[in-house]
Amino acid sequence: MSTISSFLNKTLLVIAITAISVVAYYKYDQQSNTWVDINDSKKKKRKNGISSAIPDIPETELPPTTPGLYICGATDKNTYLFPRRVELFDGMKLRGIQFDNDRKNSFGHQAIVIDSKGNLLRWSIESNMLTPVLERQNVTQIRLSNGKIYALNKKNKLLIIPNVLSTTSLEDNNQMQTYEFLDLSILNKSNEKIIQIDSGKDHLIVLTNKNKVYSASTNTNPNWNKSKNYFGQLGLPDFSENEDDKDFFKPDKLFEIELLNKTIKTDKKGNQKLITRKIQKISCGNNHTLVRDSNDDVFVFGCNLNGQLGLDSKYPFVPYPLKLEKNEVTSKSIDVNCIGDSSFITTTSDKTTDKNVKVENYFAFGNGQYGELGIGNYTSYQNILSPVNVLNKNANELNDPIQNWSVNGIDNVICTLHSGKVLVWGQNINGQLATGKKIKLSIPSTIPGLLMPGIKNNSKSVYKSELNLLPHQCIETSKDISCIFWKA
Ligand SMILES: *[C@@H]1O[C@H](CO)[C@@H](O)[C@H](O)[C@H]1NC(C)=O
Ligand SMILES: *[C@@H]1O[C@H](CO)[C@@H](O)[C@H](O)[C@H]1NC(C)=O
Ligand SMILES: *[C@@H]1O[C@H](CO)[C@@H](O)[C@H](O)[C@H]1NC(C)=O
Ligand SMILES: *[C@@H]1O[C@H](CO)[C@@H](O)[C@H](O)[C@H]1NC(C)=O
Ligand SMILES: *[C@@H]1O[C@H](CO)[C@@H](O)[C@H](O)[C@H]1NC(C)=O
Ligand SMILES: *[C@@H]1O[C@H](CO)[C@@H](O)[C@H](O)[C@H]1NC(C)=O
Ligand SMILES: *[C@@H]1O[C@H](CO)[C@@H](O)[C@H](O)[C@H]1NC(C)=O
Ligand SMILES: *[C@@H]1O[C@H](CO)[C@@H](O)[C@H](O)[C@H]1NC(C)=O
Ligand SMILES: CC(=O)N[C@H]1CO[C@H](CO)[C@@H](O)[C@@H]1O
Repeated sequence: MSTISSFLNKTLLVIAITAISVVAYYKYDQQSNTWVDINDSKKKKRKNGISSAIPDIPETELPPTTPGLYICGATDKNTYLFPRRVELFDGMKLRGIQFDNDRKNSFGHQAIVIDSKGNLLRWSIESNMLTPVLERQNVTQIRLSNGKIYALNKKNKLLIIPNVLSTTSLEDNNQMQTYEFLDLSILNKSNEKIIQIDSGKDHLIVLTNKNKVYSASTNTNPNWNKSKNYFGQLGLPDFSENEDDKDFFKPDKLFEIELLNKTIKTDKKGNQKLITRKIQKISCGNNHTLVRDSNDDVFVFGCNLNGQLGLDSKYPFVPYPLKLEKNEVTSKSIDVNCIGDSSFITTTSDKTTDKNVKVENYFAFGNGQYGELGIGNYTSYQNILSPVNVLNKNANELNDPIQNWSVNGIDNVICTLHSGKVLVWGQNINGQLATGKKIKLSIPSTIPGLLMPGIKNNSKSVYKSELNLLPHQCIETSKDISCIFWKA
């Protein structure tokens, strides 16, 4: 508490007020549109008439059983309401793909692809070009932040590749990029290895095999000193005391989030002792982060202006990890996932369903302006953990829990269930949810199956069909575009 009040100096208050009014403005904007949103059924009928043209897929195109990539959503040239195969990727399997949500450049929509060997390729979508940017590094995970690629390789080194997306012209013959290694000497003490990375607008969070968490600012703008941790997104509370420490917000320098590494435990005799906490999973939104430890506790830090930390409005920003109070809802948290300004927690309990599987429940909080919380309404502030009924029903009544989350969208989510069934919700203004329409969804919904080459399908049968991914297929989303690819 006292840290919070000292943290809230005048500057921060001004920002808080400004940011709150921005949220309020959006809310107003949302409300002025409510009549459109509330009556989804009317809109559907109207829209159906317009958007029901089902594209004919040429007979010569490879079928959706052959590895490749399908794209859906809007580029500057085309809008694909149904996933369409991109020939460039025919036969390819990928380790992963991340679209650039930032687009602070003139190159159109771009994504970074990890091919089956761990090489990085830059996909310029409007130009239909796939060019190598990093080879022979055996990359396993990537994150984009502030125009830079952060790449983790099989040797557990963290590479930073600057400028690819923002400054290297497509006409440049040599697209191969220079890279640097992020200084990991802080991990040397106990020989730690990085196992997961995630990033937000200005922060990078790293989880190691010793279950410790580190953070770094990704913002290189020299005029940004103080604002680099405005929301407390770095989880490093003593920043006001360290203002003079030149290194403290040096971009791409890791600091341990020390407050996450220990906990006080009281034994049966009432003795208190310090034990080390083991963090298992990290997930970043734009300006906030959730982590889960081996004790099934959830810790939150960063921006809470939309309620995305699950805390009430007297905590606009939280600059250090705060444990979410355990209650019936959060008693055992087994997963955390964040998108832009929203969060999801998966919980379990010792109870079993009548099919004798563990009860699994999903809760959402934060910004749900475009339906991205999946709780059935459009609200930009929700700090109470709210059950996502459709997901809970699938998990507990149909024995079909979530297998994979795609959380690289800002205000849209795509999930793959155990069975392969795909559920989507949130912003859909670009058709990025692959529903065949552009209507946003506040309830997780199935999407049509992939269109078959050479088959004329009527809209009724297409909209009635449901996409079920094959075992090696993955679906990934982003701000404007989603894609289906084959996992290497
Ligand atoms: C939406 O439209 C349907 C069908 O036209 C109607 O039955 C329903 O009452 C409407 N709901 C609202 C909230 O206006
Ligand atoms: C990449 O890493 C894997 C697993 O560590 C290893 O088996 C493989 O040989 C590596 N590939 C290259 C090209 O270094
Ligand atoms: C960290 O350890 C690795 C391997 O043990 C070594 O190669 C590297 O030089 C060390 N880095 C620093 C800064 O001590
Ligand atoms: C940021 O830091 C640099 C060097 O430490 C300093 O010259 C500059 O004035 C600072 N900018 C702001 C906005 O504080
Ligand atoms: C935990 O953080 C403290 C600083 O608060 C640090 O001195 C200590 O080394 C850390 N503990 C472990 C086990 O790394
Ligand atoms: C958080 O980050 C996003 C950009 O990723 C920005 O648009 C937003 O205004 C930031 N602030 C708040 C209060 O959400
Ligand atoms: C949205 O739904 C949640 C969960 O049912 C509820 O707690 C919240 O009050 C609703 N918000 C609005 C603005 O209706
Ligand atoms: C297209 O039509 C075929 C044959 O009628 C059917 O098997 C398939 O499921 C349809 N595809 C979709 C996406 O509706
Ligand atoms: C694309 C992706 O992340 N797929 C993962 C889905 O979940 C399974 C099991 O947890 C992983 O093995 C896949 O890699």
